[in-house]
Amino acid sequence: MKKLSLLIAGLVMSVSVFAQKNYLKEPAAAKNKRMQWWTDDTFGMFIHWGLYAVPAGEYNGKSGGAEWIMETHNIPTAEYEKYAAQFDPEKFDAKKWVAIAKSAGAKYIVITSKHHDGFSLWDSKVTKYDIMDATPFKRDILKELSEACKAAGIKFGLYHSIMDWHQPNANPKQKPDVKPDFNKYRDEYLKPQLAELIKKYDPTILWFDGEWIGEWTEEQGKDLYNYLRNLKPSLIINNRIGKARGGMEGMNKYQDAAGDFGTPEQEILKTNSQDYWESCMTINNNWGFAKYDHNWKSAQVLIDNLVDVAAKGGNYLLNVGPTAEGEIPAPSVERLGEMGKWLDVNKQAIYATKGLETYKQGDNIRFTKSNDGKTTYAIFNKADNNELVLTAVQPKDGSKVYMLGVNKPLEWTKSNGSVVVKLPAELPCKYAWTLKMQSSSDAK
Ligand code: FHN
Repeated sequence: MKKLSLLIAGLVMSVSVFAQKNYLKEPAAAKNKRMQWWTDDTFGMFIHWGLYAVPAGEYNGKSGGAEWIMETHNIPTAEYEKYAAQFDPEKFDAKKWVAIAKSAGAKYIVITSKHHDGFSLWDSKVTKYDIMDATPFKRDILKELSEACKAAGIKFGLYHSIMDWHQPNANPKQKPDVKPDFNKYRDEYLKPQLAELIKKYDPTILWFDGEWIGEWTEEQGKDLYNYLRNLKPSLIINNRIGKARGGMEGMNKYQDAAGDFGTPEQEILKTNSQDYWESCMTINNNWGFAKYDHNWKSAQVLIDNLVDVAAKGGNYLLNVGPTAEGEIPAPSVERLGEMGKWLDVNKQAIYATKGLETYKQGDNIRFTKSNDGKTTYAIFNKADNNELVLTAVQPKDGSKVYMLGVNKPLEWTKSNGSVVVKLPAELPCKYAWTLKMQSSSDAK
């Protein structure tokens, strides 16, 4: 009898050890709890860095491509691999990069672990086409960056491309006479690399891309989502793990899709959304470093974008493309610093807030609300005659109205359905300003 009970116990144990939880059926309350830090943080720094920084958008005298340069200029794999021998970013300083993100007010970082070119920016046991074996640099960039993030209290996330131009089983162009076995790539390369990334660097976010290839399906995305959540249940994963996004608008075309948030790219949703979503954008026109691209967005545009995204209930993932020497371009650093100075004054209107149904008034006023619903913020980037007229959202009768960064309450009057707030003679910051109030719709 004793032997039989031991056998049954062992069987139950083995089943339970290997029983995979189905995270696709995660209750909304559990998802909201898991996503809370992400939605409160609102603002992240994207980093596109890899071998493509060596050519920096130029090949054989022709410009174009940046991180797509291998495809844009049809560079043969053996030719492109030569960039690895030149990739020796002596000025790379993870602590400095994290300090730049922190000075911008970014709360999380997402860096390309592997972009479409298939090069691994970490010490991978799955391939020799990585930073440790293929370059003279021989330092584990993701290890250094994940540790610097942890030390600075910045969450660490990883971008990972499903499309892989370097892997023969993922790229039919690699060996025309060999029929690629995509399942083999998925099961013996893609999944093992993701497992080692989770084990070695403990990312909080996995940001997939390159899902548009014909070999990838929503079903594979769902399987991968469950596989990864079972490896790390608290992981937050974007919707590009599956096939649901509708192009650059980025939101799911159907229900029950794999992934936790929508991914508008180079654009902001036209209106507010109760779904989880994050707009990713470049600071100039390219994700990877391009030596000729000096088309930097102004700090005003970047702050207006951040405010618009927050008012519509989203996150903003703003990209930098470091050089082959390991430096974030100075114009990016300068603009990120301006965003950080602005957030120092106005952060309580951006972090840990939620969008309102009435999220805007005209083109120059956006509204956000504190998570507890007790405080409303009106963020504006233009005012005439040193006063702001509020019609869409107004302070409760008799309540005080403050400007963030100014101690004394502001004078305001109400007539004919409009509230007129007298602005202080000296404004606390540049670019945009925030009124803090208890609006009539606020929770008691
Ligand atoms: O092809 C990529 C591109 O290189 C870049 O990584 C962006 C950023 O999300 N995503 C894809 C284009 O949609």
